[in-house]
Amino acid sequence: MPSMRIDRITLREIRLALKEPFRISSGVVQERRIMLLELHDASGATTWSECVAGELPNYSSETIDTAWLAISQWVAPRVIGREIAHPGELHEVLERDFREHRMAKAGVEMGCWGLAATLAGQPLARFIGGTRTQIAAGISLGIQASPAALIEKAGAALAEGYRKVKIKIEPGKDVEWLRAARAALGSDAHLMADANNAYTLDDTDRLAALDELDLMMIEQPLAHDDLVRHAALQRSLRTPICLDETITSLDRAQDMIALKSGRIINIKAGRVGGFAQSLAIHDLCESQGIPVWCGGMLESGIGRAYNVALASLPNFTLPGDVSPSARYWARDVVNPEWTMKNGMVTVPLDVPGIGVEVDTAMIESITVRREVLA
Ligand code: OSB
Ligand code: MG
Repeated sequence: MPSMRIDRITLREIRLALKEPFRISSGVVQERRIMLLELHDASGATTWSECVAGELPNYSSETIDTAWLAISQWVAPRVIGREIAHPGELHEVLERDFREHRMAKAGVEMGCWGLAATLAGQPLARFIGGTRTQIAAGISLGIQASPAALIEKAGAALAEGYRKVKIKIEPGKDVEWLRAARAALGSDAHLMADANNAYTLDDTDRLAALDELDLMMIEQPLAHDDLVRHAALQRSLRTPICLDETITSLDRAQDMIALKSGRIINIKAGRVGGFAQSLAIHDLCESQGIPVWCGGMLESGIGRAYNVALASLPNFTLPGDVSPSARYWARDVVNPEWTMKNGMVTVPLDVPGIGVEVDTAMIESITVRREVLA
């Protein structure tokens, strides 16, 4: 690729209403406040990216407001004006004496991968080494009002073709609810649970009761930063534990494998500081026989483009949380919108860069805050 030099980054906040509230054990979201970035290269090329931080610090400590501050104060100044031979070099640049703020870093770092692919004339998925032409989609269902509502939603998702149904759980809305879902949907349905840290080791028996339900995995049952107790829990469970919140870096992925705290990793590029760490975790897991899949953060179609590219890598062997646009929004900010056929999302391979056109007029009309960093 030709080297790049970013001379300007425009930050925007848009508001997008979810079609239905999304409830997890640690909080609920109805209207997404989404940060979008537009990176301008000195050559005149531009690319869009997304920072996945939410409104509240219930998933990680970051929020859209902390990320806005971090990008404008510390991330952008390290990137703007720098001669960048390859986006893979940015992770170190952003880590040096700069702790955490991974979603903020990732918003910019991933944008640089998108821009580099654009400049190289390659689809982002191929630029990062992705090999798939289609990726398997799973749906992530928020906590529902009743087991009957859950069965209805999960059944509809399977009928739509989804390859995996992830069911959010919390104490009291877990074993019985999943048992009802399994009974209604049959033994072939690919079901899993995600607890978003709602349990402690005191709940080991309750979680072990899930073993009989043949779940593909249980995601992040214990605290967001805890590898040691997850290892103890995994020793008591037959069901594989998949870690989400805890895997914030390549080192944490190595720790998970060494400690046997889980057997599967959900990779979210935003959570680990961007694509360079995502690729490193992917490669480590591939060499260690650990399957990975692509997590989601209720992204707009722009963030989704990055998720789809990432999920095209070879060790993304399990369906990702990569639903089509219509599952979330009345209308997405990209053209074409993301769609699914037979539970598969097509990786855009016929245009360079992120593979979708950004609807700038729509974005303009829903922008509530903007800052130009130069
Ligand atoms: O735990 O995976 C999670 C959304 C927000 C915060 C945490 C999580 C999620 C999801 C959404 O599960 C998945 C999606 O984007 O469809
Ligand atoms: Mg999760």
